[in-house]
Amino acid sequence: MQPHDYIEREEKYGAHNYHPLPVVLDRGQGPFVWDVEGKRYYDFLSAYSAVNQGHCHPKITAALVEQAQKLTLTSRAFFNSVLGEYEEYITKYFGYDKVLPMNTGAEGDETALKLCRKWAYLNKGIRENQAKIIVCEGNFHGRTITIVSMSTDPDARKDYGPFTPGFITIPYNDLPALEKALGDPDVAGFLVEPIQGEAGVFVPDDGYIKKAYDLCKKNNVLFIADEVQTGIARTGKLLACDHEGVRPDILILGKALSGGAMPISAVLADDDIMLTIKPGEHGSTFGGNPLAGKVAIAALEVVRDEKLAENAERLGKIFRDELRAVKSEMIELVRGKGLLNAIVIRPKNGKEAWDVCLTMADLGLLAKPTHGHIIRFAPPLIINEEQLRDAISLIKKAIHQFE
Ligand code: IF1
Repeated sequence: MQPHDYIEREEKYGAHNYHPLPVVLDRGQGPFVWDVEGKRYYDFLSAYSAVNQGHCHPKITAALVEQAQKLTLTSRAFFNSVLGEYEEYITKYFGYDKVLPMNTGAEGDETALKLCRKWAYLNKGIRENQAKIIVCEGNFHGRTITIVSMSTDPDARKDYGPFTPGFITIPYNDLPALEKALGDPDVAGFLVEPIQGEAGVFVPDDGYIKKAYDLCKKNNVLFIADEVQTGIARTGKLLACDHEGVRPDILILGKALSGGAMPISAVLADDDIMLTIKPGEHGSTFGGNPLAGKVAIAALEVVRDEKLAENAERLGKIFRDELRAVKSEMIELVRGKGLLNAIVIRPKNGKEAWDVCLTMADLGLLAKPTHGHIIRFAPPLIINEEQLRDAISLIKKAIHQFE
């Protein structure tokens, strides 16, 4: 089969809910992926930061294979020999009393919204069905109906109404707007991405997260951090909130919690919040399954043992310095933190971000535009300096082809 055969088969039998680059991937290892014709690429998307540990990391794969031959799923109708080990490991790893294990990032966000509302009624004393949660313009928290009810992206919302009520939208990185919204006594929580990934790697002003957290505490409102994309060492610290010493009241993790081996998400909180949900009030068939438990422990051990946060911090600085030094009319700006970066492309002679991505693919580097003119660059955090500099040379080569 040729690449176009794979593409045509997906077109014929699969929903058309994506517009992929015309690349058919077949194998992955570390920072590299290979297509069906054996061509190698640097993966600078990392499945949207789910493959921070590198493709098919041997330690994670070994944990997956070993547990898969023993016990994959019991449901939570029973206890099992792995869940408690995983729960103890992850709560001590991030410093929280408890974890509620789920599967996808969206389920993590939905769980956080439910916890926040429960806490609002049972602990804060907000009147039933009156709780409000503040979110930011440009947010991305997943694709469920309630989550797109919070979205300000027309493409995420069109023809999906009616929407879930109870959300207040404010501009991102705008403390006066947050302070004003917090004046509403029915506000229970503030859900925010420490860096807005999908919006185009919007890094807020230094101090925004800390000041937002302090405003929430002053108003007895829960600070809820969606670290599904920014967490697990991606921005140069274990959590993006760590850059400002903020400990979220509710922490949402996903993606790289499994190193890309399977869907694993987690919501962490202390007892006064977590214990508002009683038996039978929330759950999931696969949430907390033994396979996920062993995979997540291995994935988190890799982050710690291979010092991925430190590597992301160091190599991210090299990436931004090198790309900011490029003289090109197409590069409007370079922004990011750790190894979550983006270039804002100024279209030139009718060529734009998509064309740059196609050229980079031809040169052996995969990245994808978000919102048309922004290209996100997020390699696996195990990439080394030599590989990063090689990849940067390919990005520069692609940009210069449009000069
Ligand atoms: C797609 C990007 C989109 C997330 C944050 C929760 C979730 C995500 C901060 C939900 C998921 C993924 C979803 C995927 C593309 C990618 C993405 F931001 F990473 F680029 F869409 F905006 N919170 N982000 O980033 O996690 O349910 O997907 O496990 O939907 O196309 P999920």
